[in-house]
Amino acid sequence: MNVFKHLQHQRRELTGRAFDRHLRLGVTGLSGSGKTAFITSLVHQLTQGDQPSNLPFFDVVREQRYLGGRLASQVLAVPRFPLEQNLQYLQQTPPAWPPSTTGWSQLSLQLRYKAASGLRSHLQSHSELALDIIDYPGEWLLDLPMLDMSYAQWCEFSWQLFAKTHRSAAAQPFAQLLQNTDLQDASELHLQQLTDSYKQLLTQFHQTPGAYLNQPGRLLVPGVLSGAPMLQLFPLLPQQAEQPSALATQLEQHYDSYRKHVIKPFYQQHFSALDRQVILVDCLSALNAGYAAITELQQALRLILQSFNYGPSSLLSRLFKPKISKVLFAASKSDHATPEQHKALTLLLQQLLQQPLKNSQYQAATTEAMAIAAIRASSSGFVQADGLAQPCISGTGLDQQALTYFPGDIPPTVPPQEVFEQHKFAFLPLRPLPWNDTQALPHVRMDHVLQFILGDKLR
Ligand SMILES: Nc1nc2c(ncn2[C@@H]2O[C@H](COP(=O)(O)OP(=O)(O)OP(=O)(O)O)[C@@H](O)[C@H]2O)c(=O)[nH]1
Ligand SMILES: [Mg+2]
Repeated sequence: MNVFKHLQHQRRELTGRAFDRHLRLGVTGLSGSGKTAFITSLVHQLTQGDQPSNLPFFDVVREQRYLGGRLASQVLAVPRFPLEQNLQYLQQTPPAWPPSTTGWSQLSLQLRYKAASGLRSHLQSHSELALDIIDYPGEWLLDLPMLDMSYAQWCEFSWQLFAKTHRSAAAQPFAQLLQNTDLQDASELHLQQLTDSYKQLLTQFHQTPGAYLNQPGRLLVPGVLSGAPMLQLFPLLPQQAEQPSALATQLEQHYDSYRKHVIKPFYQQHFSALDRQVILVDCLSALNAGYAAITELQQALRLILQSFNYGPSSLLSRLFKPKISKVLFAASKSDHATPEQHKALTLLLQQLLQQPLKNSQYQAATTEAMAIAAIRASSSGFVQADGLAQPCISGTGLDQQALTYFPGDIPPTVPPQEVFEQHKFAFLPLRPLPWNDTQALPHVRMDHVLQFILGDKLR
């Protein structure tokens, strides 16, 4: 990296932080929760969508004080969020979603606005706020809990997880393989063969709806680490991990290297200095996948959310130990349901997060929960059925079939297991609506999101 440019960037950021003119937004969510779609929409709304009609609840826009946002120049060695490519996917015929993320990337925005009142509104023609956002594969987030576990504890944790109903059959052949393996053979070939088998199992889990907790994340999405020896990593059976053996020693070394050289730096670089956070949860896919999925989703969120620092940000903490002062809990993809169900979706999200948040310090931050769609893929309306107006949504299925239907009621609390045995939830995935970039991106409540996340900084 160009050292001078890097130092310049750091100095700008520190000055911005000192004057409270620089924010780092963390977008937290499991794989497929909608992070990339969210960032694409947020950035598009801030750089193109300054029409009050598209963002009616975003004060700075409604009060006509927003002067626009632009992408700030970026350090050349930092991967850039592929905004333009993502917008291209949405403009294809037929429209497509941006692909799943395979590496980290960042985007920095410079937002310009007129101050609403106070000294700044008289002295300056405009004020500026810098906003940094990073995107990363959701799989990598799931590595964070490994920081708190030793290798033996991780083996215990993994095999407890693999014993769950939606995982146990798939895990059986790998358990058998380990059972019959020579624990004193720590040769390169043996390690690689076992890792390949574990990778196959992880890939199978990854494709199982509701199997969220797949570790290590870099085995599924290696990024630049492809082929690194520390990625020869898998959990031995708990009793095998406890006994000294050549294989256990080697795996423990790989595990410790992975934590030290991959997870820790990633956490320190991207997650330890956030000011605000959006936690995206795809509750509807979890409902579709059933009871085991909901409980695993809660477990995954509980493990992840313990890793973040929450609290009010004083000047000192802003500079040296930033804490997350505002957290938005967002139920993503709410456009898969009819609008009158959004209230229940928000309640479901709140109840679902209650247990995961129990031991985190999130109460120290200001919070809000809402149902959103970063990129709305349906339109809502009513159809006449039995002389009554029934709410419905219209959109296009992944197979390009036009659909108009009532997707069903959303339970406002997590239903007990019996409900899932009797009832199948089916909130169907949709293609994005046809769109071109001269238009504002359709959304649900992104104006509320922007107001909550940025409103107080744009006054
Ligand atoms: N209808 C609808 N679908 C959405 C929305 N946002 C995301 N999706 C769907 O969810 C899928 C995953 O969204 P992404 O934004 O790629 O999720 P991600 O969290 O970035 O996932 P990873 O990159 O794998 O970590 C998309 O391909 C869409 O099918 C939305 O606002 N509305
Ligand atoms: Mg993504």
